Amino acid sequence: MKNMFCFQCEQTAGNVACTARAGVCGKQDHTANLQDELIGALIGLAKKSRGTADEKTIRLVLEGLFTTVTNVSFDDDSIRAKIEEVKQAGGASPFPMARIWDADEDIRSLKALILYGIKGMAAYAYHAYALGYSDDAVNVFFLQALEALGREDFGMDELLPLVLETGRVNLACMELLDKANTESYGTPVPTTVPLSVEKGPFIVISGHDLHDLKLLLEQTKGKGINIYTHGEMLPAHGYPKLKAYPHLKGNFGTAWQSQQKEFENIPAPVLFTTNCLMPVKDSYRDRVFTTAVVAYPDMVHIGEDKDFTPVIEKALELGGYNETHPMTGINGGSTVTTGFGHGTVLGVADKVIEAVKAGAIKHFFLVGGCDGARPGRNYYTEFVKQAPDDTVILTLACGKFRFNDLDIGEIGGLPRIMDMGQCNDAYSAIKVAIALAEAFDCGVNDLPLTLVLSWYEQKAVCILLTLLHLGINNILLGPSLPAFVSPNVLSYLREHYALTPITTPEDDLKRILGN
Ligand code: SF4
Ligand code: SF3
Repeated sequence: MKNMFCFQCEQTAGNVACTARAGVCGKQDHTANLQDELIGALIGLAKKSRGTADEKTIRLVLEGLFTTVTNVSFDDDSIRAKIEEVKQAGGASPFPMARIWDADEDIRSLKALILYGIKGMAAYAYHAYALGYSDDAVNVFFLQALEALGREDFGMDELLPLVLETGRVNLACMELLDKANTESYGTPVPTTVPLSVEKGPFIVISGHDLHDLKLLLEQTKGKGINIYTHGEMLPAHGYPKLKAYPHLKGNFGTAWQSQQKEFENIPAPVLFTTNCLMPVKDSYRDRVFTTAVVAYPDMVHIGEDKDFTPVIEKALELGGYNETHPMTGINGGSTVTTGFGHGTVLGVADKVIEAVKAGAIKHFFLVGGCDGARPGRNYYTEFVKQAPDDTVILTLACGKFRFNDLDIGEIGGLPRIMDMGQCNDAYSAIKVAIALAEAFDCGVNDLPLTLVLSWYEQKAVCILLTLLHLGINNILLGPSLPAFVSPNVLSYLREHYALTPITTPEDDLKRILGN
């Protein structure tokens, strides 16, 4: 008897599926089942909307999909409320998700790729929407994809193109978010970010939503409260209009999977704007606040008015540390850098091209993606440490916390590790790769560039689909391959894209660099 069925993330039980009373992420069976019901209701809504994406429908679709991303919502009440809203808007009967989970494994696999792809993409569209940016073609695709999930007459021939289409549309969606972020806050510039925390009251803000950060910075202005980013919020330090706030001080802690340890008895509140929220421990349960679609039972939720007063009051009440609190990255470094988006990297394109032509740069690695709890993930730290001195490491998303505090030197005035931003800033990496290919008059696959990716949740799925849509070959993926990719779908991906699981840093480096 299954209590729940979920296999959407990398830590899924036994690398097969979470089917017991709770998932490995701490999501309870009843919550998982409500999330399925919400997706089923959205499929019903998409059917009824017949491809017309009005404002209300789109809001429901973005919020609904984003709510079900791993480590976003653990709260039955808010999911139930969402289901009601969707049912009322849709009228149509919800699609029973068990029909997908129990389908032929290849069909299930392709539908999972589409569903998880649009879940990740919904998060990006949501952040863009919060800044007033929206794209009709992207919106309409959400409805088409949802509708396809409910089509039981669809086979491989219909679903496979839709998988790649998800990747194509996600590229447009990441471009939209890039435009939203850079037009709102300026083009990111290289920035050194301290990891220590200064004395006095402070607030830690986690997640991807720059708009929430901006509002928090405004509301804490002149109040003697410092703001520290956490996890995927780190790249915010590179944006000129966010950097301009003197009380945006530094970054607290490392990637999401360490939060239960890092937040233990923290003398400050923590605000979650997106994933990755883990089950909250007693030692800090009075100081976790959520906003947007993030929710956890009994935690204070900041609603749509974005009045952060409860968070501010908590910061003043807790008071912060009495003196500077020294903190380091996982390799002992005391600062990290960020802000190497496409604007900056392409701004020094001439330098980069020269360095490649002169042989000073032999190879580029994009080592990025999500971080996670599995021990095998120190592969990425080791990979970066062992990469030869004439190679450059581009990185993005929270996987960078495995190595972003390492000092591995410079090449021709450029740092060897360049943090391009959040996971959605994969868009920056794509822009840089395309520009380099043009400069060298070759295809992206002919560049001395290898993608070494780590995945955890569904945003990584939409990015992977984008890379496949662009025809990028020889991607190394780890720490394990997704459980929802069936053997047949996997052999298709290996055959057509040479998608390869990681092995050891030594062997992979040897194979890539050909020595
Ligand atoms: Fe399991 Fe991941 Fe689903 Fe959580 S999100 S229930 S860990 S597969
Ligand atoms: Fe990280 Fe959770 Fe995926 Fe944006 S925040 S990448 S794991």
